[in-house]
Amino acid sequence: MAENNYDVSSIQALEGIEHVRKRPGMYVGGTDIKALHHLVYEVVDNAIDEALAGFCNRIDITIHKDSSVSVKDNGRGIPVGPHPSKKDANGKPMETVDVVMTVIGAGGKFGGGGYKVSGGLHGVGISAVNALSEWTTTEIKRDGKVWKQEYKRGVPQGKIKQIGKVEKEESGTTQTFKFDKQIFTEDIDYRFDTLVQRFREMSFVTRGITLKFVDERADREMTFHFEGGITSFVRYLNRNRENLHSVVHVEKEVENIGIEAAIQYTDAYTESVYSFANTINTIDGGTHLTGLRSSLTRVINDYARKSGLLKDADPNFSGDDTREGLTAIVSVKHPGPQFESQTKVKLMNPEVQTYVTQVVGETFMTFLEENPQAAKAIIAKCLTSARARDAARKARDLVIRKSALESLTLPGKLADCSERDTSKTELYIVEGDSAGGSAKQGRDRHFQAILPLRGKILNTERARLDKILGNNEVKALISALGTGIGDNFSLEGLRYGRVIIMTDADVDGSHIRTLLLTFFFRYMPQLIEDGHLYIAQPPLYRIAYKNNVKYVYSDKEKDKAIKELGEKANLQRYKGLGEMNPDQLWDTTMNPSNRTLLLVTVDDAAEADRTFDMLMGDAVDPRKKFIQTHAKSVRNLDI
Ligand code: 0RA
Repeated sequence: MAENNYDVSSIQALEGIEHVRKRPGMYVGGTDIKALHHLVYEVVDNAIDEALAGFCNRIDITIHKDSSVSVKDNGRGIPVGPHPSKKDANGKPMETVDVVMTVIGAGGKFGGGGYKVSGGLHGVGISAVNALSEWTTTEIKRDGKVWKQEYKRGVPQGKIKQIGKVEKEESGTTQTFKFDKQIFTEDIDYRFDTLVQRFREMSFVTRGITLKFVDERADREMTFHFEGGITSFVRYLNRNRENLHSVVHVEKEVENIGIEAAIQYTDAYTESVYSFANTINTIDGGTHLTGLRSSLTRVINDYARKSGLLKDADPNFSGDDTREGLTAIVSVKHPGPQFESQTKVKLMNPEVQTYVTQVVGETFMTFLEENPQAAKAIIAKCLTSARARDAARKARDLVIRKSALESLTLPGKLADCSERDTSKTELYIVEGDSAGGSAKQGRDRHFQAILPLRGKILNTERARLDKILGNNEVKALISALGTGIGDNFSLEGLRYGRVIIMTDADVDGSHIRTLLLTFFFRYMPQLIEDGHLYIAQPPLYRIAYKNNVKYVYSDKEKDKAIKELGEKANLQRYKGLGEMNPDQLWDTTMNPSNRTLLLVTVDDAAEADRTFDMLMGDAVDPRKKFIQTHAKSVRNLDI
């Protein structure tokens, strides 16, 4: 039978749509807020593809009042007319727009050409978004005509129609979709800040693009356009730092892979390096990042030797030495990117490392040779870092030896408990004297000890960990624990079975928590491995109505509790631990029968360690981002 020879794409499309709706997790990672944002990224990625191919320089993204989203681009417009290969149930060619919008995996373009933001994390195609939307409309301007097609839950509503005319030169595509509440059943909606962050990054790494984002729900809008691309990105990151030279920029295509990097050294102690693959921020780095870092270290060493700035007797600079004060972006555009996994955003293509090393190495060597003043400044900076690292190592060893001795006496500010059996004892490390006071009064002194730490250790902006080690507060902590540190560490001396970090739920609290986690990770990793380290979770709100009092730990819980207790309920927001009286602190955060403690894993601590330098630096954005991301990764553990 003749029909059997046809590629009956429209039937496949229907089956595909059904599959997406049955298993959204396979296409957009679930049905939570992250998946919801994924829908927007997917549609914007299609427009970015047009920009990367050189046909589009403007994208307008609008969240409407009903939470439908429009993404308008001035690209070529999806072609109108019969598709060259896909056929419908009667063997007639399918309409191209219907192929793009309904055939799962059909993607935007036929044939190669341009970069696709596909593979790994994204690239499930706009058809998946269409399938997960209550309705979608696609409007196309092309060849002087305006066309419109509509879909309901992924299914085309009739045939594409011409609805008007435009100037011949004007072209583009506007996608509008409303996410389907039958699929996204949780009470969720788009978050402006999350989307803004993503759009800002996309505009930095897509040079020439103007990206306007309007949120009609709240009457907010932002427009991004960075003439200098990632060079602007580097300038933006270094806006409050003293730079040692102008931004070094390179852009090159090798074997169909676009490679772009921007590099600038400053007088800072921290490193701010970000990597992107097909405009996606690869927060876990990967081969592009490794390539960038290793080539800089190699080139700096080579140049320093050649120019005699590094003498024969001097050792090579280490990677750490060449990273201090480095701000850089590496962005690759790859036709077939491989990511480590769906969630871990790390680029794995091995060839990328080779190409990035080559391209960056060449450019940076030329820059050093042509700018001896800049080269001198960079190498002087590396020398300082190397010397500081060496001195710090010696100082640290000394502190470690000294604190082993000092740990024989308990610190004065420790309010110890009476119990000696470590399977029962707990040490609360509390931020600030006033919270420490409440904790001391509220605790069960039989098994709970309190050590208040003054927030001051934080204020040493850009403090190095070795300095922190010499700090009196930290010395008190080491003594109280009784384990010694570094090579002298022994769990046998541990005086408390549970060590609990209790900090405010604000930026400073998060800061001090990271600092403590980093400290434990580097100097007492066994304490974490053996499961002794915890984070306390104070409530965010107290909600009271008549005799009924509730403490809640998130905004969502708060809304629920208000519904239960009635709108007249009295709402108190706790900005810090100090606002709670001793009884409240005991009830909500310290009483083992009510409280929630989070067990710290080595992964958490390693993450904090990586974040440490960033938090101690002065770039506000990554810091903010850290706080948001970290808050999500917290797992609950009831004790
Ligand atoms: C198929 C083919 C071509 C462009 C597109 C699709 C296209 C898709 C989307 C989705 C959002 N915006 C878009 N812009 C274009 C190539 C058309 C040609 O060769 O003229």
